[in-house]
Amino acid sequence: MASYDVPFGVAIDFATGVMEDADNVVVRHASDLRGYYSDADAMEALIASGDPVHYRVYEKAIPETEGHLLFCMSVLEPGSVGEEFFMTKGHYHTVADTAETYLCVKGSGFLVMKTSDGQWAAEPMEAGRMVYAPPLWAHRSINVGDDPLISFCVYPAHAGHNYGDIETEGFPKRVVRGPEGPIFLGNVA
Ligand code: S6P
Ligand code: ZN
Repeated sequence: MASYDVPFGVAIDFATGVMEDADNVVVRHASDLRGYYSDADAMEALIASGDPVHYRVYEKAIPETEGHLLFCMSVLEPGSVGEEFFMTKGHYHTVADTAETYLCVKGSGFLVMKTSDGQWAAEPMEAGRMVYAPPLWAHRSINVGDDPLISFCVYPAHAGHNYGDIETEGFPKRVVRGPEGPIFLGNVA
């Protein structure tokens, strides 16, 4: 494994989101998102149809210690589970007061964010738009377009991922296909 205590560069294909020589490629299939969507029957049908890839995250194995930065490419496929657009699991950072930036390089969607005390926000993700998730804000990408939603993320290397609180709390809004575009629905679950 390369040392990441010396300078380096890496090639990224903005058309596909593929990071050359990635050390880790996290691949999440539909079945990894079981329980995240409101339409459980539609999710089971999607899994039965071949359990397609939902998203991939390309990373370098930079030490997860304070001082370093982690960066990644996230490629979220287009589609919906029932009427609800494909999305990432979403997470707080384990070190909750660490921020993250997302630069969208392709596609169309939202970064939906929330705090544990009930605030929420949704920032459009379009090619060339950077979205900032401040400390304490959980974040989830949602693809509302017909192409993959591709974004480049940077965050403190010691941040960690806290998925458990989102599994318990969910997000206050779901993004569904409406007659004239995406609609934000309140989530009572
Ligand atoms: C990491 C950053 C992204 C996500 C990726 C997948 O802090 O926010 O790289 O990991 O978009 O989302 P999730 O919620 O499954 O990790
Ligand atoms: Zn994050």
